[in-house]
Amino acid sequence: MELQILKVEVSDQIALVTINRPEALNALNTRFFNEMDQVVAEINGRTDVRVMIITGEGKAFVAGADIAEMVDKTPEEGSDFSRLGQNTFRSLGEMEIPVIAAINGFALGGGLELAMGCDFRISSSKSKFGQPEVSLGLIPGYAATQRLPRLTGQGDALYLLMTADMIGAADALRIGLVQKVVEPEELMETVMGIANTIIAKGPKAIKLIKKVVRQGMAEGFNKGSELEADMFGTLFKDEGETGMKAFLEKRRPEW
Ligand code: CO8
Repeated sequence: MELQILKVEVSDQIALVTINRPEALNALNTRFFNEMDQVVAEINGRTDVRVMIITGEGKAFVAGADIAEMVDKTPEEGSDFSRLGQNTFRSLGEMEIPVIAAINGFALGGGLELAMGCDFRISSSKSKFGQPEVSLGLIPGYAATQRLPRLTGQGDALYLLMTADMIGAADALRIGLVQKVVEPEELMETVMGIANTIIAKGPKAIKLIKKVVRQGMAEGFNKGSELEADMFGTLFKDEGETGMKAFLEKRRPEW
């Protein structure tokens, strides 16, 4: 499929995916999900990409699911549209490489759900965050009811979900929704810097961090700890040996 909504630029092991539908504040429609599924599959098939970054063109990261596409849906079609988005966002967590949200503006409804589907979030100081679904007589459909309380704790999640309050970046940082806030003009440089920091680390270790943390959060502490021990072992006589020897020999590791 020819990409119309997503712009993908790959350089220096980083894939920058820009949602480019600023006239609708990058609202998420069926075409977006189909394109994102294709981009994820393509990047999964490449060995030269070590980090993926998702950002939005214009004044929004994403201002939600496309209300114009949703308005006439039947209950069955509504559930199908919910599952379509849930599957796409789940596939970001299932990618082996880190996925970073570079939040350049409004992250509302499905937009905040997309950001939460990424591994972590870096925000411009001008961004606004919220789950406004109840203002439309809806509940979230792309797993905000599950991801938000896991990220912020139940009280802040229920507050945001029940009030539809739009909060600024400082509050988003305070409740753990984003990990860093920078001035708008510094956003992409900061995110690229973080991506390069990650790229300098052990490539297998980075993938295993993602796998063990995500699987442990989904399946519970004991299973996660078991998996950690198993995966920890796989790095010996491998990348771990390279990294530890380099440390002892006071030089940079070559992975
Ligand atoms: N869907 C469709 N179009 C949108 C959306 C959206 N979510 N958000 C903005 N747009 C469009 C506007 O209609 C407008 O189009 P036009 O120029 O043709 O009139 C254009 O983008 C620019 O928007 P505004 O003029 O409204 O820009 P403002 O700067 O005045 O306001 C806001 C910015 C505050 C972000 C405002 O646009 C807004 O409130 N948008 C809607 C936010 C919202 O409610 N989002 C949640 C949507 S519901 C959702 O995400 C549920 C997810 C789960 C779905 C599960 C599937 C069933």
